[in-house]
Amino acid sequence: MRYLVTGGAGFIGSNTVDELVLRGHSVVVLDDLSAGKEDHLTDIRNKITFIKGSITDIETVRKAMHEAEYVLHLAARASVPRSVKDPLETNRINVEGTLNVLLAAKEFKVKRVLFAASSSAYGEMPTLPKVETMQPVPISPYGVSKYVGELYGQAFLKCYGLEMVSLRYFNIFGPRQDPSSPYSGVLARFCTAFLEDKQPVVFGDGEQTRDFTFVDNAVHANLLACEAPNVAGKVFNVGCGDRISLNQVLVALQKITGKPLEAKYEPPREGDIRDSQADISQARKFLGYEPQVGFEEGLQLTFNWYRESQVKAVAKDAAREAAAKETAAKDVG
Ligand code: UD2
Repeated sequence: MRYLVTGGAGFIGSNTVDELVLRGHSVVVLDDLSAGKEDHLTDIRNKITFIKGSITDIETVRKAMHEAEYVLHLAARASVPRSVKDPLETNRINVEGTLNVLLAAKEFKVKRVLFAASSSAYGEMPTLPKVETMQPVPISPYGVSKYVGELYGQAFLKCYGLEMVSLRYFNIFGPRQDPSSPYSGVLARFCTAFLEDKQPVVFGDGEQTRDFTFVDNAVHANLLACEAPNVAGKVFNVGCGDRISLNQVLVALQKITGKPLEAKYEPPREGDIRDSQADISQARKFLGYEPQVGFEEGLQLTFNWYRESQVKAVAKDAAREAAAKETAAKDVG
């Protein structure tokens, strides 16, 4: 089958593209590389079509779309705090960009669009776990932008018969999540802090909880949602159904690494939700979704991946330095 993956060079995107290629599908990736990296696609580069471009440009989206049967729309500007700082840019990419994708999908009569929605749509309502029938009350511009994407999908089904399925991801983590920005996901930041023997920074008291979900589970749900029958216009939680506090994460990392690093506690972030936990019974029932990798195993795999990346980066730097020295010696000679 022919897939277009927007954001396919990103964290969840590139992990999804790997699986699509493994299953023998034809894949076009559209990514502007603002957060994604071409390096993530190195192993499969000759098996896919890569288009560098933004979902904010409808002509580019049309060009990428014209042979697609399924669209996995994963391109977005992530991060709650970044959206608090710059809501216009979050809106431009997450709302206008999504509208472009839906319009082009309608024009090219694609079979289904899968939309990367977010648990942030639920907002501050205290009831746990979160069920899809609850009224979303997002409390950050990011949460609003993701919820609006879902609403557009439902409107496109009614107005034009376009099928979209929204997956509300619950704090996805794993290999290839960028750890380097202040807006990076907390597990990417904590793993690299432990690797580099730096104090992890906790915003708040560390007792806030998240349903941390290993990326393989999101990939699994993405592929199921493209093909499941009778789910057009529906919204599904994708998580593990658990709730883990940041302080518990720190203890788990101390155990994995054997390092007794203590966190530095700073004031909570604007727009932050206190607790988050998914009820995944709808995804189980309609998609046949079942978490494939639990939190602790996922954390170990993720930490190993950052450690290996660090080893590779050090080796690369050493090789570059040696080559530079050799060139300098030749010049002198
Ligand atoms: C939200 C969504 C998530 C996804 C993500 C995309 C919720 C519950 N989840 O994640 O599903 O859409 O946005 O960006 O809305 N923190 C620290 N130290 C750090 C970094 C973060 O303490 O160095 C805290 C942060 O204040 C928050 C928690 O860790 O309380 C998780 O933060 P995050 O940025 O990893 O993800 P979150 O929950 O905003």
